Amino acid sequence: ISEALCSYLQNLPLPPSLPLNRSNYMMKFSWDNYKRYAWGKNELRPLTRNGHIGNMFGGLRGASIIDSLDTLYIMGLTEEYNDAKEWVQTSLDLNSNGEASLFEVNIRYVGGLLAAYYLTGEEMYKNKVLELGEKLLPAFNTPTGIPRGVINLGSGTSWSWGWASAGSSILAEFGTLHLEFVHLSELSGNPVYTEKVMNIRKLLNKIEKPHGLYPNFLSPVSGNWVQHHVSIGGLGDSFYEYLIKSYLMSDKTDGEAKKMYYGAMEAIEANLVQKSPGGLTYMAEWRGGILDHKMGHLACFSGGMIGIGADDGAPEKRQHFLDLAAEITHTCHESYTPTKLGPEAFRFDGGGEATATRLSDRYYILRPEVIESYMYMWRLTHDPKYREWGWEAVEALEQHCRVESGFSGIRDVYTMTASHDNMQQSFFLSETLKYLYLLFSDDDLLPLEDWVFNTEAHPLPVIRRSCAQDEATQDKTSSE
Ligand code: DMJ
Repeated sequence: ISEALCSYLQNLPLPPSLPLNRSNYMMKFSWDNYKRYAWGKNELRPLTRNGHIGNMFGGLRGASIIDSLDTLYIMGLTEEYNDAKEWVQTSLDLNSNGEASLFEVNIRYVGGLLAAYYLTGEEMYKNKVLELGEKLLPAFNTPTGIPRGVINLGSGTSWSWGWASAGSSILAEFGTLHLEFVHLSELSGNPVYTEKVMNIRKLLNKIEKPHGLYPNFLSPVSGNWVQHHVSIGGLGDSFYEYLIKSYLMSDKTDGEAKKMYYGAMEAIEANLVQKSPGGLTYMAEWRGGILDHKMGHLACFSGGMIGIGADDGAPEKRQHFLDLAAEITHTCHESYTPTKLGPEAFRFDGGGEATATRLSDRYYILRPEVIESYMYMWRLTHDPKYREWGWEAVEALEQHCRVESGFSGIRDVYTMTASHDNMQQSFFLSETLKYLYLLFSDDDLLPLEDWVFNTEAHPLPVIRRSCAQDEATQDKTSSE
């Protein structure tokens, strides 16, 4: 980074008790530019220096603000956090009337507000998130209770994505609501949110699964699978993540989630996990029994997921899961070359090893998944290589993605002279920089025993058995 920027960043008034690492600087830089050029819009366009609104959030604004609240807070960027909080208080308008992705609003807005509430105790976040949660409920009004992908936040009407075959709902979308909805019930005292997601769980548990696998498309009308495409990357990914995290977030009481997770892992290992000729372990995609030897960047979160699930597996499989997690993380690191950033998808056929063979797969949009796995693997093993790999990523982000007014995705990770895509994704602030920060912090900052991260890296507290019991006793006493 330039000398001027460096000395500006070094003079930041950071609370001395908080660890200081390069990702604070990167966060401050990304945030300041967002604030300067795109304040209140969803994302910053760092080359053209303006804001992007997009059509994923149904007219809701400030996605980068909501996604940044907890990151700013844990990094000790107090002034910036206060600006963000004030915006939420005065300008976050939940009365929008547009078409929103239920999944995106849930993981970014509901998750972001919940985490902000739990970290700070500010009632304002709780009120906002409960108001928003209520607006999402009509999406579940389908014959099966499986929500459709798109909802109008004003009218409550919902429909399926035009691109999803035969009006189907997507596994990674309706399967990635559980953590947030359980917390909405906790905070509101209204069981309806938990009931909605438990109903999804029940259907998925009951329905017949090809080879024990969960296909990506399901009809919200009939409750049957629509296509037999299975993936641990896009369209499937966070469903698996939410199974193990539901179990961990329940203080290990949610036995059903546990059973479904380890059952899914068994099917994944039997059908999708592959070893390349060069010895790299990867997760292939499955299309009606035929393997596509491709792994998406999104699937690289699975190193971390398998790592955090290792300890609660069958005793004889614990070391195996930890090894598998390390192997997948290693494979994903191998895909990060020569810019030390990785492509959107890489393949293991046509002679390639973890390499994007199609031009259209060569882009990197500041995604977190590989760094996310480094962070979990560091916490679980303390093997210094994960910090080394994380540092490589920091340097690569600085070299290839930082532009004058923010960070930008790049179009080709195989070219040293970057072509920028002019977009600073909100998940860069929420996930990529937060995971980097945690990777270089002590383990007692958001310890994994006490917090689970939702799929947008918003930390949600484990609901302790003792708290749940206290509440039950209180309820009983008050009803008596
Ligand atoms: C994020 O919004 C979440 O991590 C989601 O689960 C997948 N896609 C992006 C980041 O790549």
